[in-house]
Amino acid sequence: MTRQLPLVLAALLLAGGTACAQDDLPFDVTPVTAFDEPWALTFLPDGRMLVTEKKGQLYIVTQDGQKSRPVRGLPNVDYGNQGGLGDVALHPDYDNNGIIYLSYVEGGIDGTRGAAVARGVLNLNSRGGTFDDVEVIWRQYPKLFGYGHYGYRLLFDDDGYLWITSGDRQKFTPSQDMQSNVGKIIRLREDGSVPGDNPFVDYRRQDPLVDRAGVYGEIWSIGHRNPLGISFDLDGQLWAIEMGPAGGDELNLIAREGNYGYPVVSNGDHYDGREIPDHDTRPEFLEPAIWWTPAISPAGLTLYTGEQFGDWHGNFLVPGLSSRGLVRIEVDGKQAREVERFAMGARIRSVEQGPDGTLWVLEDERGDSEGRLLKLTPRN
Ligand SMILES: [Ca+2]
Ligand SMILES: [Ca+2]
Repeated sequence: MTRQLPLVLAALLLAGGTACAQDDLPFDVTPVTAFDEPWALTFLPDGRMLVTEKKGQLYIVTQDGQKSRPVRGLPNVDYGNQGGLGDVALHPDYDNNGIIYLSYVEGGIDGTRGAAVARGVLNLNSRGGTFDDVEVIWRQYPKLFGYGHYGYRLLFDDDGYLWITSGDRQKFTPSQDMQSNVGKIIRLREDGSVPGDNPFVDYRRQDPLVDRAGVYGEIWSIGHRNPLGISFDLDGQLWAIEMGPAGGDELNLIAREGNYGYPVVSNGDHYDGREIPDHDTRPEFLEPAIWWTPAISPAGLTLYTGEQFGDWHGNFLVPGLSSRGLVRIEVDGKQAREVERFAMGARIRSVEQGPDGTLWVLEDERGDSEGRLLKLTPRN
């Protein structure tokens, strides 16, 4: 009991001293702890969580909200605006090798920067842990000015391949440029090497001069804007969700060698009002399964496979920034539709499933205060 008392007090403080029953939600929301600009969350096999903060910290967090000291040995991150430290993922054989992957913004020369992915061994200790034997296995090319649209979500599939979303860095044209891996979805082996069966590998073999930048082989699909979520569905199909410009957020079924049209087409338009032709004007580009105007600002894509929220088994959950909530999506073959939206009262950065099927949500911010970690449990 004595160990729990501070947690109860902390929870009351985090909740602003009020009970957080939101009667219109089909779940209870329990504030667990809070972070400074949290970005990503993933579960360790022991039930604890790894949580990243954009400014460059990684914490190990228990389900009752106890935070470790920041993990030591992380790469220097170039923090600013939309970027800094991003996603965290476990190696498929983490149980045996302790390897984790971090995405982050790496500074270049003369003020340029770009997303990078490093892997290293997470050595846990009583205070937290250290990130050792670090190697950078992927970089956005080229490095560019500005602080936006890194993408850099990480996903491992059941065959052990690493998928990386690479945002367009707010530069538009690289998304269609095969001399750049910006505005693409990337598929690599766990060590960062290029799988021999990636779609564009043979183009390089035919004529090395075609691939001056040496990035063709990494690329799986092109024409993306700012994909912040990527997930397989229960049938093993790959989906990615991306922020559109003014309107036109997209959920796309990802096809090998697919071209998703940006910046040539978008169901949204430029922020300054200039039109971008809609998808239906250019049928050679793959159309989104769902698009949203007004935008929901999708920040992730999570497949729910648990039983606690039994009706949601096999659905996608989408944390939203401008939607300030969660969107639930049903997938039916190659079709998908939004079925429900939950107002959470804050920009939502991340949602992940816990080992027991509960849901864990990171707020992006809450006014001037930190972003809370929330636990969602079904209401009885
Ligand atoms: Ca598109
Ligand atoms: Ca348009």
